[in-house]
Amino acid sequence: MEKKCRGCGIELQNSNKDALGYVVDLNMDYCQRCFRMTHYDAHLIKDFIPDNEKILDDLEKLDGQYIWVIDVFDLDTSLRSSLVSFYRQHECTIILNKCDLLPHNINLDKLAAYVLERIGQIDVRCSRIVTRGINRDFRESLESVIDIERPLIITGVANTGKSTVINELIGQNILTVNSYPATTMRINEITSERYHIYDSAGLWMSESMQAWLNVDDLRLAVPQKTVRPTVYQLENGQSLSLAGLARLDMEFNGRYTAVSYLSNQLSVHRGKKEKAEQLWNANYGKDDLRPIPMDTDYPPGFKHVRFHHEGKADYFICGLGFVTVTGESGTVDAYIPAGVQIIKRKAMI
Ligand SMILES: Nc1nc2c(ncn2[C@@H]2O[C@H](COP(=O)(O)OP(=O)(O)OP(=O)(O)O)[C@@H](O)[C@H]2O)c(=O)[nH]1
Ligand SMILES: [Mg+2]
Repeated sequence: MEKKCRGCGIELQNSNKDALGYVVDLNMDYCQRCFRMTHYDAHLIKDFIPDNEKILDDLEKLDGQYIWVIDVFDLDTSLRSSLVSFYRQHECTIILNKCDLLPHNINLDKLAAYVLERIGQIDVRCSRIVTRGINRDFRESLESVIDIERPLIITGVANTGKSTVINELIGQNILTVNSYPATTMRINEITSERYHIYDSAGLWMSESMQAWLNVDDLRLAVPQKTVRPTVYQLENGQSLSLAGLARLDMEFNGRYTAVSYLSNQLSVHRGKKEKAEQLWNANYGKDDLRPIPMDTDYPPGFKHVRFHHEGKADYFICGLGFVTVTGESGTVDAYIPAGVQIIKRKAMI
């Protein structure tokens, strides 16, 4: 049997140092890529793009109980993935991960109820949900809803924290973890005294902003710590530029509020709606209007999406964050990279 890397599950080889799975010596346990990620936090951009269909085929063949790890901050990216159709057919338990990214006064029960309502609307078969990131009793909560005698099959979109969760469960940092998506490359079987677990490669979401950022910008744009929401009290036509990644131009009758939930390292520029286009044409990629998506010029690489707004709703940008807008009635004109998705959803917070 071929030997596999303990960190990411790839088959090890010592014949081509530029190919995945390379080790100098086949007695080593970790491939060169995992070694670099762990010790130098290095990542080669898009050196591996997961094949979503193959991942789902491989998962289907395993025997055990399915666990779906969802990054709560990036919830709707998971809800747009092909795991939705997978979990219409298979029962799963959800781990709602990265709850620590949301403001700490958040009510976890309400958050879980919100997610259950959303997944109920898309017919996903899940009745058990466990939050992780704030509560210290994560392991206990998980064990109260699973059968630890059966293998756990850990699944999810790339970068949602699957390998991190497993390292916590087994109490050792065996699996490779990294802030860039597509770290785990194959099904990776781990056994400890207490658990039998399969880690898996995360599904690649090309409509996520994370797929459009270089490694350095990704570290800025993907929050690692609790996000500090910024509240804007607005009137008439105003525009919010979310770095050089997205822009929301808003026009309301009377006063309205926008609250941005983004990585603390990204700047948000507030300005007049009528000056926004001129600002972007002159300053895209400079000062507050950076970082920008890879290989994307403004305006040709961007699309315009118009929403009619009433009451309270989130404008969620896959892989980036969301802006909660509250106002009687108005329009929100979004400008985002053509390949990235923006969704209007019921407000999460
Ligand atoms: N703030 C926060 N960050 C987390 C949490 N769990 C994981 N992370 C971070 O999320 C990033 C991705 O974690 P991984 O465990 O590599 O995610 P993964 O789902 O295994 O990723 P792939 O193997 O690429 O699919 C890393 O930077 C982790 O440190 C969490 O609960 N809170
Ligand atoms: Mg992983």
